[in-house]
Amino acid sequence: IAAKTQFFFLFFEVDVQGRVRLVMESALTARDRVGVQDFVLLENYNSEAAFIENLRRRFKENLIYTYIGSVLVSVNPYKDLEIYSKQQMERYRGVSFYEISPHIYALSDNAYRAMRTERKDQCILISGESGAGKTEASKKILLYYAVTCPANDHMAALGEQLLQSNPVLEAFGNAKTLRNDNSSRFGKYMDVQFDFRGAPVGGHILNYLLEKSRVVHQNHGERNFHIFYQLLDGGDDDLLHKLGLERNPQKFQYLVKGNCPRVSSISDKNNWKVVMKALSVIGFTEEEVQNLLNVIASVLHLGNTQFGEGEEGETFITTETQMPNLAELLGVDGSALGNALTHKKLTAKGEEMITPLNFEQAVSARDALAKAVYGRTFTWLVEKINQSLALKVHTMPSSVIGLLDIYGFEVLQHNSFEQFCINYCNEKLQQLFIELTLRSEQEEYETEGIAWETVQYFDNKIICDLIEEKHKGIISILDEECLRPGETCDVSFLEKLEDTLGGHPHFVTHKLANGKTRRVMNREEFRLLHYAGEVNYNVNGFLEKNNDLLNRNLKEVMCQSDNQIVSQCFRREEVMDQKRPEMAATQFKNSLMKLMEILMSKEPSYVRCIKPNDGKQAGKFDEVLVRHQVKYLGLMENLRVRRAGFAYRRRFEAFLQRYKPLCPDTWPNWHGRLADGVSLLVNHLGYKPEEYKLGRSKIFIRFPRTLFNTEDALEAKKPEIVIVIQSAW
Ligand code: AD9
Ligand code: MG
Repeated sequence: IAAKTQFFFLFFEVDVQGRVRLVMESALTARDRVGVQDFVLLENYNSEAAFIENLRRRFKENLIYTYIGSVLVSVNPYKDLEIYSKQQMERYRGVSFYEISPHIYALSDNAYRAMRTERKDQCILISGESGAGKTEASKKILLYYAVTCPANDHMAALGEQLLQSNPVLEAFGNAKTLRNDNSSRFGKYMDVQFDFRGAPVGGHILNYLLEKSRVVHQNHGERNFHIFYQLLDGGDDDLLHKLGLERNPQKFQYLVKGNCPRVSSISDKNNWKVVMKALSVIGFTEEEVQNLLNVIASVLHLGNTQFGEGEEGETFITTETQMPNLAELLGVDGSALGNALTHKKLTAKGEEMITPLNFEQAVSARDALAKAVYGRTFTWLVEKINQSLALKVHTMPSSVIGLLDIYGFEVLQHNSFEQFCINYCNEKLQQLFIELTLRSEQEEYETEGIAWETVQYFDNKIICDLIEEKHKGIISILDEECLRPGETCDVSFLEKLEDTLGGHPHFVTHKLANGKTRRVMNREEFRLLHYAGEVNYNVNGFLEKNNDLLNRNLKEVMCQSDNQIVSQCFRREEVMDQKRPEMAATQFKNSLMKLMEILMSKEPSYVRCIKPNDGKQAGKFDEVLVRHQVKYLGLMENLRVRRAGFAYRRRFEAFLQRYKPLCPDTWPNWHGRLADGVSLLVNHLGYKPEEYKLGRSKIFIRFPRTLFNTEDALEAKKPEIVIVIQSAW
């Protein structure tokens, strides 16, 4: 039986006579082999090379988790490890954070206990780039709560419903990308509500900016959202016949763009079954499921709706035969839909005018409708899940743990509006991280009555301001350009950016300050120097995506739908309301502001996920790639802040418990004041005053060396301890 503790391995051997013997592996050899389990114990904590070497050693030993104080760093193993079983969950229940090896369960348990004992709402923020393991981490946390928390008598099924929301949302909101076969294309914040006994009694999900453009276009090697392929592969013949669908995904224009109908790591057929079962566990009625599938099928038929151009430039639908099917699935009138796809309605001076669309306009109206139908259905789905997870009358929530799994920083070959929003979101989260880690660190020193030493760090507020500031920020300029009457286009937006922001230290375009041209930059791009690195954004499509408009007559047709989902997604009031809704980037900005408020009101825990290689391969540790992530996740800064002054801190009782054998006054038991016991112990060990400080409830040790020496002393004492333990047996 082996038990890994923080500083040495304990092996319990049972000999032939049934006697248990304790064997300890040397602290030093264990350290050399598996590295340190908390980066604050690194001798050379300023060295990035030492940091990465520690990560690498642990990764090679399948030890994917390491702490920086209370922050959990996780490296994606790209293989199933036997560390998530129910027995493992039991090991971490109620055990102090540092007692056993780092784990996502330890962090989950710690947050849960803090919520219970301190009655303070918690949140767990998971960050890292695409494919680093955020969604998997969030699922492990949820599983931990569903399995280990007591159940509320009235809400026994809630744990299962919480878990089942994942496959549903992943089917509709995740897709295969070049970076991740199961990439989340939406941001998700989920609150799990607990009653006073610590049983989960409710849940609530907030979703952020689904990447709707994927519905109509996918890059080479990527796919549309999983649900389309699941339906085609898993749906039975009758169902597909009813929906007018062929089984082959290559027959659908919205599915062929990436030329990647199958993915070896994904079984669409099995996932289909999982999703259908999950919908029923969550409480969707048969009718709702049917309506949902009608909508999904209608999107595929919309993609196959083709247009022709008449002699006078008018546009007509060439795929008339499939229109009745499409209209039926959407629950609308076929000829009204056909008309709305090829004409637009304008209101000028109180009069309505119908004008024909040209070919490009019709294509773009069709795509806009597909994106709107899919995007709104996704929001409907989240709302529906929320209704079933909502608190019931007889349950009273006591406190909450929030889980944030949001898209990671993205740098693609071609970065567009979506990457701009995703990376802006990451800037905001980084800002929150800096503020909260520094703040809590400072608070700890204050409560313990220990002088605080300031640490320099890069404050990314300047970049957040560049993006979000009123009137002067990129989002404001984008909105203005969308609203400005007259000829506006993506390039005029770029010019406006140059006029307003040229010279900003984090903004670059092809224009140099002296009026010359920066040759290496494309004329349609602007570059932002993000905290995580440089990204060039191509302005093509920014205005259209920010406007996110749908022709009014299409909305009118949709709000008359007798498909319950469609009619709930397209409200009559929206058509009547002449006020322009907020633009997409502003909506996103506002929802992020609200999210920041939610998170600020809670006690945060952090999981920082790292992707070890770009090939989704097990066992491969690409140092260059990892170094880049360590840099932009700000892990070195995090470590420096944590180490500011003191490498290590521990509560008096825990410190005494471990090291009491080293001092005759404290061994085998100390009955006096804890602080006095610790004081006697460290004096006996010869700690110099500059090496440590005693706070109100914790000892702070300045250098790892001091601690390692103490560990070595403990190891030297090993034979005596073993004798004592043996005699106790
Ligand atoms: V994205 O920003 O949504 O594109 P994530 O969410 O960070 O990304 P995800 O959790 O989806 O990444 O992980 C990617 C893949 O890595 C998973 O599908 C698993 O195959 C693999 N993975 C991640 N974490 C683990 C783990 N703890 N154990 C085993 C893992 N495999
Ligand atoms: Mg994800």
